[in-house]
Amino acid sequence: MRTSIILPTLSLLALAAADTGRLGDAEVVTNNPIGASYEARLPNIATTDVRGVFIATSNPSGRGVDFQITLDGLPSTGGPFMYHIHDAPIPPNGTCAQTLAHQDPYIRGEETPCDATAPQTCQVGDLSGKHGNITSGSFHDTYTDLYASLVPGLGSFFGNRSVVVHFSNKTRITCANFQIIGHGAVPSGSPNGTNATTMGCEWFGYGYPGVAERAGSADYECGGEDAGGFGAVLAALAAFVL
Ligand SMILES: *[C@@H]1O[C@H](CO)[C@@H](O)[C@H](O)[C@H]1NC(C)=O
Ligand SMILES: *[C@@H]1O[C@H](CO)[C@@H](O)[C@H](O)[C@H]1NC(C)=O
Ligand SMILES: *[C@@H]1O[C@H](CO)[C@@H](O)[C@H](O)[C@H]1NC(C)=O
Ligand SMILES: *[C@@H]1O[C@H](CO)[C@@H](O)[C@H](O)[C@H]1NC(C)=O
Ligand SMILES: *[C@@H]1O[C@H](CO)[C@@H](O)[C@H](O)[C@H]1NC(C)=O
Ligand SMILES: *[C@@H]1O[C@H](CO)[C@@H](O)[C@H](O)[C@H]1NC(C)=O
Ligand SMILES: [Cu+2]
Repeated sequence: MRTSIILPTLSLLALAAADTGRLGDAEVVTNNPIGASYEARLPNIATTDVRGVFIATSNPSGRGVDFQITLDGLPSTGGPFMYHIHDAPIPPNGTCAQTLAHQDPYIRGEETPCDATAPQTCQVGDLSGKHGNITSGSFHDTYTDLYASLVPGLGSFFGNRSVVVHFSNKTRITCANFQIIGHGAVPSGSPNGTNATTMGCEWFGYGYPGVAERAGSADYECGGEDAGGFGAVLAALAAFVL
């Protein structure tokens, strides 16, 4: 009985100290479809010389997503450059301004910079925060991000979103939408990351103005049990703060 009281208190302290999302830390995605692959190719636009491509492929284990990034033509001033997955795609006649904010299914916000040593506490879409800024005119990087999802339906799914490259002052330089280049199959026997789905659902409940994503739509189901758990955490957190 005692531990059941102490443990939640401790985890709330950890929650408060680690500056994680309001829905907790990002979960490692373990069921990315093998062979699923998306690319975001920067457009040839007059306002910048930045060109290149972000290729994102499920890790062969299904755990996380392998990114391969090749960029050229970054300006000699205004860096280091940041890049993120943004919530919305660029509409057909749109600009990078219409991609909204960073993909942030755990509702972390961006006031506190991402701590790359605790990537689960960062915004899922904050790729440069987790994996490093662009610091040279020609940039090549490959890494696995454990929190990115190529499973449609999860809040951390980004196959329908965009990537934006920024100056260090956050001004948007260029952007591109992810497009599917290879379909995959969900690895058999691997867990489905149900908590992440639920969190995505919670997040869509908050929504972002102008984005057509709502709890309960399409293939979303908000689990009553988890929703209660979230409410309980908030209530407990409020009690703790007050
Ligand atoms: C941000 O930095 C770039 C490059 O130095 C500059 O061109 C731009 O005007 C800056 N934007 C703002 C809002 O200061
Ligand atoms: C862009 O598309 C939207 C929606 O289709 C339309 O309302 C808007 O007028 C268009 N803007 C421009 C500059 O073409
Ligand atoms: C992107 O996919 C997610 C997960 O399937 C979905 O909930 C969301 O509505 C989609 N976002 C856009 C902007 O289409
Ligand atoms: C990336 O650059 C931004 C802007 O200068 C800076 O705030 C941030 O700390 C840098 N991130 C890393 C991981 O170096
Ligand atoms: C896991 O996902 C697959 C494919 O979406 C689905 O058919 C299956 O029912 C899910 N299993 C669980 C336990 O949710
Ligand atoms: C979801 O969370 C519960 C409790 O927080 C945990 O026991 C379970 O393993 C998690 N499920 C997945 C698929 O990560
Ligand atoms: Cu961004």
